[in-house]
Amino acid sequence: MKILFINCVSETDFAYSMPLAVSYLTGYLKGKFKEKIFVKAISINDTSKILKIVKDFKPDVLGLTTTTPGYDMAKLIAKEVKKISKKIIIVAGGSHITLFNDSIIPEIDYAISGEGERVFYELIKYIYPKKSKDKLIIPKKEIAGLIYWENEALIINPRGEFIKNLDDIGHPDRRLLNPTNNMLFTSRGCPFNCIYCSSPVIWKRTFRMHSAEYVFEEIKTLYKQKHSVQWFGDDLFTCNKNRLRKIIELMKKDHLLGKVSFMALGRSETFDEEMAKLLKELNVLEVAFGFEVGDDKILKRVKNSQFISVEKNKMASELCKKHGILATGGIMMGFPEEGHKEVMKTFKFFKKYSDVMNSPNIVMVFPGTALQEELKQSTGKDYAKIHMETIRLSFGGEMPITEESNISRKLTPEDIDKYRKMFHRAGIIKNKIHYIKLFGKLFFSKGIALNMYYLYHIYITTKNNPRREYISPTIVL
Ligand code: B12
Ligand code: SF4
Repeated sequence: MKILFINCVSETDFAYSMPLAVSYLTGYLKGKFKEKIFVKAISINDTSKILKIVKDFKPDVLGLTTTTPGYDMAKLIAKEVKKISKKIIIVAGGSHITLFNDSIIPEIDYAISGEGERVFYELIKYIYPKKSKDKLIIPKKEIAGLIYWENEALIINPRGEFIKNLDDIGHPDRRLLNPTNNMLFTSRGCPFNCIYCSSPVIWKRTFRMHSAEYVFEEIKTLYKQKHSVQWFGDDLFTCNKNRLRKIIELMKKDHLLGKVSFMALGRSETFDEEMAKLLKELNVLEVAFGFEVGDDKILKRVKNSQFISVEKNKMASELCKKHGILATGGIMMGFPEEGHKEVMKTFKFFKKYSDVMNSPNIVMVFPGTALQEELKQSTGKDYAKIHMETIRLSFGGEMPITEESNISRKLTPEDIDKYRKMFHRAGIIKNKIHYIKLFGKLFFSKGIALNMYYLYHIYITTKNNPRREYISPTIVL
């Protein structure tokens, strides 16, 4: 049996690194079948190269992983592959499918909404032992989270329960990832409910953590691959102090503490002096907070909490400074009630309290979010649909903003462009200083030799392959 994963990318994506999703899906299949499964994963933006690999590899199952910008590519690949062979079973998953369940085209046989490991395994279980002449019988109705076609109608099965014990997923099979991938996940989901965020839609506000032992194993695996700098990709890393203490303990015992440096994401409500101390001890160099805006009323509303405040954001930044951790923040701009005065407050906040100042992310409306519903009520328009078209440059700064896509009642698209430029200009020197500080921290850390090797390696690899295109070796499960 052969599975080929394709990370469907668009020419506007800033990086094509292979998503960890494929390594989790593969890791979960490991050891569950008697016969060998051959797996390959590719992440490139050249259709003819992709089709050549499909023809050479001859997969039984084609797994497409896709974000919204890459979905046009996913559709194109599915159509072309079906022209090569109707027998190849095409399965799609990823954030786009989870958010836009009904966007599946007939060439995609199955799609999976939400957490993929168990559903993908269920599907493979029915496909796997068949010889080409056997008829495929899949109890589709019974597989929660499965999306499929029946008599030309798209059937969307409700999503099932999440996997309870996250450690049961097993470790991601990193053989399929770019060797420069230094990301690890220690949890899934986020308990908060920011009105603009798709995490509550994807993970339904559940929050599950891997054990300290699991996290330690991940850190060790990455360290063995010479990743002396690692990035916790969790939506919210700054939360459980007991687990952090345990991870630190395990690293101490293994003489690994201080040799690895980390970056993480945080929220100021879950941040205090003790958390700052623990992160420092773990050797977290930088925490990226969702500071978002500098106006208290808007902040409380969009972060959907009475407990967050600009003051708390300020305190989190100051605590980081006190303990020698860099504090950066994501900036958002263009909420309905945001006017010139509020944007200037954000500007002042970021100038003073964030180590980085990039162009703000223009607020984008994701399906299923409270913001989508609110705007439907107030304007009668479905901005998630409108924004799906402009989402292509969704990591913010340069997303084209037009009269049609603008949700601010007080700022025009011209104002937004003007402010984008203002933030960008003010950030040029600030961001350079930030890199010098970060580099300095790596230079003076315990793992200096490996850090220097690491930085050089990343520099060379990204110089030669800036978008990190990747064709993995064929691995055997
Ligand atoms: C890490 C990350 C990155 C990293 C690494 C990217 C990567 N490809 O892994 C970098 C920085 C490079 C990046 C780049 C981009 N990213 Co990004 N990224 C993330 C982040 C924070 C985590 C992704 C992750 O690994 N999650 C953990 C895994 C376990 O979950 P998962 O990916 O959803 O996978 C599960 C299911 O979806 C499913 N599944 C996924 N694929 C498949 C395939 C099959 C066949 C099956 C059966 C199941 C399945 O099973 C998986 C396991 O349960 C998410 C936000 C988030 N918290 O999810 C944003 C996110 C995925 N990124 C996003 C975007 C927009 C991008 C970019 C397009 C930005 C840009 N303009 O360039 C690029 C696209 C790059 C690309 N095409 O590969 C959006 C996607 C929104 C959307 N509507 O699709 C997200 C959701 C953030 C957000 N809320 O805006 N990203
Ligand atoms: S923005 Fe961050 S804190 Fe808010 S719900 Fe999303 S992941 Fe959680």
